[in-house]
Amino acid sequence: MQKHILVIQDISFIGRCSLLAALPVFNAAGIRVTPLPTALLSSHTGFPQAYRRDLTQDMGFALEQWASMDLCFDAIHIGYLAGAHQLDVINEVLFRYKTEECLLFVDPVMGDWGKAYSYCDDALLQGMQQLCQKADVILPNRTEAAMLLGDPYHKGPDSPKDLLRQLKLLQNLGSSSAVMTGISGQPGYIGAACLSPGMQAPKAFFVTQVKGAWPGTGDLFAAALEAALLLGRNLEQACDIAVRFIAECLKNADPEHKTARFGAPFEQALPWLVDKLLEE
Ligand code: PXL
Repeated sequence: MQKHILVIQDISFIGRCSLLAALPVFNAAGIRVTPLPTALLSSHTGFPQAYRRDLTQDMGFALEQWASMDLCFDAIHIGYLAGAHQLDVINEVLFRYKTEECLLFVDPVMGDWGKAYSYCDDALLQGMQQLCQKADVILPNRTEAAMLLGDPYHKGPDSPKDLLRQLKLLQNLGSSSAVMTGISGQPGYIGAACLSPGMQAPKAFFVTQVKGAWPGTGDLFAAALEAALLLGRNLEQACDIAVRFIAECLKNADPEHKTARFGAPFEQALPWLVDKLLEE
């Protein structure tokens, strides 16, 4: 049976993040996607002065129409929300569609590089903490992990002891599995670490770091990992594939990384991902 995921995040027209990253990854993996956009932005917020349209009301109208349809999802992904005021509509989605068989992925998009995004206030942080409690897998980056845990942010590298402590605390928020992105084992390397109930210790995966801040790589990573899980991989295998997928996306990137804020050139790495996902 073809898998079906509901993806709740914004559409940023410029910058290859959120739905513009998630849709092609799931499509290439043969997974059906139903998007529920939270906002329209002329570009992601890494560009100055983005035009932004909040879609909270439209989300509600869409849900009203969906009520008469026989919809069910194998997974739900929650990413960028326009603010804490969207939590009611998100909770309505979960009430209707988050069944026992449906996996909930929460990527608590709130900040990066040690800083909260300007739109992220305490109410959104609390809302994200509550969503994490209900999740099967959470995927914060290092900044978001520190925000969720109320920890100070420290510039890497992360020792195995730090990782175990943080991932255990993240799991204690209530999700069954936690994946932390943007970690570094040693200078020059970057990757992600995961911990699930079946694992004694976290497992970390690293690749050579490419210079520059590449917005959207968190969304590409999440989509690749979720696609791998939906296609039957375990969390470690999915994390490994997703880390290598990002390296593959950046293989074709501008070596001077001047174009980084336009997002990673992931399009040319999709065949690599499909090959990996189809491997036995
Ligand atoms: O990639 C995360 C993200 C998603 N959506 C919007 C963003 C960002 C990161 O900056 O600005 C609108």
